[in-house]
Amino acid sequence: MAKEDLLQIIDVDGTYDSKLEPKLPAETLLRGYRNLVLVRVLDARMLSLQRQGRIGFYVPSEGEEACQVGSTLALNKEDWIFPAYREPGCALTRGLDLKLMIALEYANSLDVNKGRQMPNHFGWRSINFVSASSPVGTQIPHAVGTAWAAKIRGEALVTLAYFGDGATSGNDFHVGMNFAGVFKTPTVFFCKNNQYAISLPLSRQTAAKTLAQKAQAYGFEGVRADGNDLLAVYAATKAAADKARAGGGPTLIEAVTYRMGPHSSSDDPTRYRSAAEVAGWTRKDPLERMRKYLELKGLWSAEKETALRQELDALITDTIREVEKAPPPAIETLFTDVFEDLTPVLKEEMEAYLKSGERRRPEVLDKFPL
Ligand SMILES: Cc1ncc(C[n+]2csc(CCOP(=O)(O)OP(=O)(O)O)c2C)c(N)n1
Repeated sequence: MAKEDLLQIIDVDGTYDSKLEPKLPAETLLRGYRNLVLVRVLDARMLSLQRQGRIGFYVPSEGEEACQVGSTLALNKEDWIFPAYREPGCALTRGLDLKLMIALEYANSLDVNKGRQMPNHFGWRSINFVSASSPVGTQIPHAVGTAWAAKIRGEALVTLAYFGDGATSGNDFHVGMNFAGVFKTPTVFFCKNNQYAISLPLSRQTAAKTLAQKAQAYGFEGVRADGNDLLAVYAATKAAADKARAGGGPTLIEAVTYRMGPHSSSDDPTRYRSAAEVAGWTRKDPLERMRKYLELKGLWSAEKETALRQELDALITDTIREVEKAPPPAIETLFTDVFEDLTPVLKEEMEAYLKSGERRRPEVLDKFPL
């Protein structure tokens, strides 16, 4: 079912190409689907919490779930992920605790970053998941550098950088791609082409026919996969990671997808794209497609779907409740975390601040408990 130059394994009706289908165990397929749904349900809840004033900001990824889950499933534990800010499905697939993820949105004392990180900018050392980059594309050279270090050390690991179509116009993309090509670093460049960089459409981003073809100029392979097809994303990423691990150098993957929702909770996409355009992509929904595929394989049913939705809804509600109970981070850490020993000036400032008794906790949390 490879259409023109686009790798597709599952079609919109769930039928699939058994010749291209990666033979994944049922347990992996079901875990993949569960994570797709988890990201979707979490997204909706987080956006609504933002609208209620319980959290400040959120970056949704509706429509891009298969890009995240399919690619992360194809990596090994020791591989390093360098995400942008729209990769919750990768962190969850890697095993990031949901509570820690939600606590980051609340920036309270359960948040390991103590409220000093942007929302959605997860990072966790134990799962080799680097803190997300907010400046567009800076994670690309970081991933290449880490891959180069691994190559020099003789470690058989791969690094994967996620970025959007907008990032391909930035200098970090050029720097990273060029270096990776010259030094044959074990890097997978995973471009989620979601058609927009905030309000800028792809047609204004590049005059190139595809983003994948940009790899040619750097001397390595670029491939295109249907980003709404979990199996196509998995297969493309697995092939690129296997090649990199075997010393074959980097690959650029262009995963063709669509951002169904706003760029962030501060964006209104109706100002720059039509309802008809969005409706056209709704047909290609990555969750629907995977669900129909699993049904055809005899692995899924309407009852299982209802049970899963209920389970995830309850899990998220319970986690939010628990996170909301936590107080703000200890205010003195603003001062004590700066240097190993508190300087006299910081000590004076801290004492004055503590005397003022100021503690911030959104009023809405106590006025309207969940
Ligand atoms: C260097 C830099 N320039 C501009 C911005 C503002 N900005 C934030 S997200 C974004 C669009 C990025 O689009 P893309 O790379 O396609 O990723 P997407 O958000 O679609 O996933 C821009 C311009 C930024 N964060 N960093």
